[in-house]
Amino acid sequence: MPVPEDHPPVLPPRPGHGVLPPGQRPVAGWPVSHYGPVPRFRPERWDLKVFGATRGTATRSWSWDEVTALPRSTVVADLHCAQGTTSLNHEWFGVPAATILDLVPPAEGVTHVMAWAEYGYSANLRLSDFTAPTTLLATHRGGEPLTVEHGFPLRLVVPHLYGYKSPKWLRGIEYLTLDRPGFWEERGYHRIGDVWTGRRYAYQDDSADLFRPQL
Ligand SMILES: Nc1nc2c(c(=O)[nH]1)N[C@H]1C(S)=C(S)[C@@H](COP(=O)(O)O)O[C@H]1N2
Ligand SMILES: [Mo]
Repeated sequence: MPVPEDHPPVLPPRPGHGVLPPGQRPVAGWPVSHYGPVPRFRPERWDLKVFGATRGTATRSWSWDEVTALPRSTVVADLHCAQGTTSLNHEWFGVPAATILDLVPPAEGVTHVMAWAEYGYSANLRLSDFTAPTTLLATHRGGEPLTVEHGFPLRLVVPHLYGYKSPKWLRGIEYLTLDRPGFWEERGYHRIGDVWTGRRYAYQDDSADLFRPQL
């Protein structure tokens, strides 16, 4: 049965307990996977910005020290790459993404966010996926700060969506009133990318139409 376009987030049945989504195979350990170079962290130049359709159009930014002063919590979950590999049982620690919405209220009509990373990597997310209780802006994994290959100092973790929706080296959250494709979504990957319904590619439904330019 087709999943309706606006179905709510399908959260993991038992996050981090080895239940594999369709078409995924477990991998040993935690391989590194991303496109492009690993950025260097310069704390004095680093900030996290929230911008776009905020209420009152105010932009908010936090320094690294300010980010680490925000309340953080733990989520245990697996990480599913759209290429079919799953690394298991990550204990993430970080700022719940819903906190960002509390601190920077969105304008009326915000439906999506774009998560921005170093070097212009981006991923679009439905607001409901971003504010899901298991979505974190992670600083730690397994009790240790993230390694630089895995996104130090900050990465988004959205366990119920494919890995391309979890940008490493996160630098910004843009509030959107219209969906817009991010880096992989412009290259044929699914705009929602939920692992439990197995939608990896735009051709798996007609949602690609939403990105067709208005001529
Ligand atoms: N900035 C950035 N983040 C990224 C990517 C990328 O290319 N650049 N690749 C994504 C993809 S496709 C996956 S599967 C996960 C892999 O995360 P890992 O290397 O920590 O396992 O990172 C995601 N985050
Ligand atoms: Mo991936």
